[in-house]
Amino acid sequence: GGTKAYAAVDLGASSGRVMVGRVGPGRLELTEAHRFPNRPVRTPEGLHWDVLALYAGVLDGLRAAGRVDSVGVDSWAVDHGLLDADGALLGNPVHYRDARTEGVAERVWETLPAAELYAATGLQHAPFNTLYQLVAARGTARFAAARRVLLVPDLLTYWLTGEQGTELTNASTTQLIDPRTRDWSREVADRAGIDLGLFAPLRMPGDAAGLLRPEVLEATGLDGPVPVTAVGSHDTASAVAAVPAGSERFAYICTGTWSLAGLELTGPVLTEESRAANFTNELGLDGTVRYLRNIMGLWLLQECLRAWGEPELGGLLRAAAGVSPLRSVVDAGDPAFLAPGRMPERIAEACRASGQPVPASPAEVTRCILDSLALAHRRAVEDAQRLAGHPVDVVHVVGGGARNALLCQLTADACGLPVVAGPAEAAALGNVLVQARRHKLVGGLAQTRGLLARTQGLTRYEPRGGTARWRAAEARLADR
Ligand code: LFR
Repeated sequence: GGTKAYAAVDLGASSGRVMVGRVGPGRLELTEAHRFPNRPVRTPEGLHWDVLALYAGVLDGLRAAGRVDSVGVDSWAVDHGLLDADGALLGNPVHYRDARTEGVAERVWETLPAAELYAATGLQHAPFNTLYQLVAARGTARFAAARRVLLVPDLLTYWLTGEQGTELTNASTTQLIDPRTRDWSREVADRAGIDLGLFAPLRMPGDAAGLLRPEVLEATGLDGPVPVTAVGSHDTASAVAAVPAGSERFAYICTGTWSLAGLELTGPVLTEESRAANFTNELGLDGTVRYLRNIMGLWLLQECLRAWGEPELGGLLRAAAGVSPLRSVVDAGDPAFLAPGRMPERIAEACRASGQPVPASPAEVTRCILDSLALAHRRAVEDAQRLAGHPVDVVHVVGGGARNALLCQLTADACGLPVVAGPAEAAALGNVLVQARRHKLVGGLAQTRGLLARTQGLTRYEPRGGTARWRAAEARLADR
């Protein structure tokens, strides 16, 4: 009948999944075919992604998914594999949390000042932007042998189909794209000494990306032909596309390992003020710009859970809900929290250094993290509205954190705005919806947002008042 099935491969920093989306008139259902861990591996050369294990997980997932009408791949941004002249992968992709980019940006700014870089690309400053990673790799034997750079979703798509491309939404995180032209910035590349010929041609979300190779069909038990579709391959682009907003006056927070908090705009904001506030202008579907700030996100909690030997999360969150609010907060946007390890200690140190009570028990540390995230959400939502001149009256929380009731309520309280939470699997849904466009089953963003609002279970959190306390906590951090 009128229903089709799509496999969405969605790779996050701690796990990957293959979801099956069924789309038909008035219908959008998502089921999980397979979920697998994503465990970064540290070798003497640094921190890497185990991309072969991820590819094996993708193949297992496609087998579990069964017959589908197309496949799409999204993942975290900026990271990439290097291929040699034969198209073979040169070692494992380096993890964006690896320390090799320390001090690299500062070196690049000597010839390409940070202000000019922002005016040309609109990208936030993060030490791991692809531009800095490529400069860091320069001079290594591996980079000398490299003839191609493929971003992680493009690399997996290449292995699935044999075809190479650079999908636009993810390309926009390289710091080599001009958000006004939505094309490569030749000037930035030249001045940074980066050969744009290393990148495969740009692909737009919705473009065909080839067919599953015969070996892939065999490995997955699927009957061909199975087309692969370029989706918004940056997971955050797919997640924003699946925000179930009913008007343009909304902010979103994509929660997971990171919190990506901001607005959907029709053009970039490239002002000096915006640069100082470290907002990024990444590209979204249908000519949109994702104007947002990166906040450390649930990474802070994930790293604590790891340090505590993975206690049960539900119990911990219940205990955290009982801890007195806003006792101590840390700056959840601080890049000092980027690297892995010793997270409970680092949070305690930050509280001590700012003269606040030091959280001791896991429940207290958890409450400190959630209060700090909500506070950072508030700041980002306020700053974005002011810098873009785009007011909102609702905050949509999508991604894994939409399941965290305490985080959603605190975010509503801190922002002084209603929070609409869900869908938790926004990235996979955005991935599916772009594939469904190819079969003309759905239309543009406004129409798919209506479909999402009608079909996905959403939870609404009203602000409980008391924004003055959040403002006071904000001042406490600013005075540091
Ligand atoms: C979220 C995300 C963010 C990006 C970070 C690093 O998964 O894609 O948008 O800044 O990971 O790639």
